[in-house]
Amino acid sequence: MGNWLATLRKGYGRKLAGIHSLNGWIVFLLAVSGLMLFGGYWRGVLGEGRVWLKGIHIVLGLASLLPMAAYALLAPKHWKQLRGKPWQRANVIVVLALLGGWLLSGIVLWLHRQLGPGWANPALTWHDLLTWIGLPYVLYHSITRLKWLKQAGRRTVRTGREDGLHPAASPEALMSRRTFVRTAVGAGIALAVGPSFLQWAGRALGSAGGATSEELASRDANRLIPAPQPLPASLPPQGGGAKGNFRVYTVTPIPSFTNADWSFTIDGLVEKSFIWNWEQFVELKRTVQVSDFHCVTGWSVYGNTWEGIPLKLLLEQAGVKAGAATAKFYSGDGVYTDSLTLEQAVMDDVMVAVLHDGKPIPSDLGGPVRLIVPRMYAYKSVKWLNRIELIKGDHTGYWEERGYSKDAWV
Ligand SMILES: Nc1nc2c(c(=O)[nH]1)N[C@H]1C(S)=C(S)[C@@H](COP(=O)(O)O)O[C@H]1N2
Ligand SMILES: [Mo]
Repeated sequence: MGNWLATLRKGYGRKLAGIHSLNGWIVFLLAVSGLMLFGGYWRGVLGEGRVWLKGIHIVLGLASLLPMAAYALLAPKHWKQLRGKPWQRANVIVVLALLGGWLLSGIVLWLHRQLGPGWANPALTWHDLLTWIGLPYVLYHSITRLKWLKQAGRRTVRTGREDGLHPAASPEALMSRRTFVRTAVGAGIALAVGPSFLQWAGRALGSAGGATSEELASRDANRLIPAPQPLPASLPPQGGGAKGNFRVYTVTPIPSFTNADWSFTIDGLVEKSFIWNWEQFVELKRTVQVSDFHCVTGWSVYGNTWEGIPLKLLLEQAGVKAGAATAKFYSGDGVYTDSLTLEQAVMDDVMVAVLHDGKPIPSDLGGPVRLIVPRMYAYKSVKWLNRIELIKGDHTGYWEERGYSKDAWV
């Protein structure tokens, strides 16, 4: 019985090296695909490719079980060989913890539709956190392992004073080439990854809308006058304001508007079509709702106070004609669209929103006007909404054309 195990453990060193390099490549590919999925820049560039990339990332993630399982068989022997090498043992533990954490949180994210936002949100936070800790660690580990760095002991860097006026540096002041390169590589990685990490950490750990929502408001590029005045139910925002932070998603550069170039249209199969300018649009009667906002990639913002016009009332005002089946939504970015069936469009909480937590929606978050469909994933919540068209058939939205499910119910 134990025979095959013994056979397996025979070529132990070579097998370990094989597992190590297989694992290295998988982690490398996971890192590249993962960073591309995370980066806002790639959303617009990849389009449909993003859905493929996500599939590849998931398959690679599951494939990482292979080297881990293989390693599990060699682990006892490896562990023994590392006796007296506490740093190498610590390294093994750190790497296994990283891989395990990534894998578990990744599986939860993969199954998020079955598990729901309650699981997906913490899983995404862990997945990100492990990435910000693990990636620099793995990078450092891989770079300092490169063969040419292993020509250790060559003392080529002198940190002592050698100007003749001062005594020659003591031996301790000499840095080995290896230590020097390690320090330099570590510092380089810290510089490269540090800012993104701090930004992420600030957002992940920061309170509610806090600094971030102020930040977004302060770089609001829209210039629309007059500012919409919040109802008492909206300011102060209910429950103290939203919990969590939006990730700014866009497939185009962020558009911005002035009174001169903004209008809002409702047309198509309606009794009476409208084109409002901003001054008219801010006069429309608004209501307030509190709702959660869920992105299909695993993050949520809870308890948003949205103020705007219920879509149902806009449709009533325009009068939907008999043949209409779908409300199609256009973004002022000129690219993004999505739709709801008429039945979905008249749900009470579907809102053409103008204020968030008592403040005008900033341009980054889709202001001056965005759609809110609380019971569906947020790709339905078209940003920079400026036209609603009632149409006969159905319409496949931007992300739905690129692989997202037409069933967007949370
Ligand atoms: N015009 C436009 N609307 C959009 C998107 C977009 O890229 N462009 N992304 C959608 C997706 S997938 C999400 S999760 C939310 C994100 O909203 P936020 O950028 O305000 O966080 O907007 C949705 N509406
Ligand atoms: Mo999303």
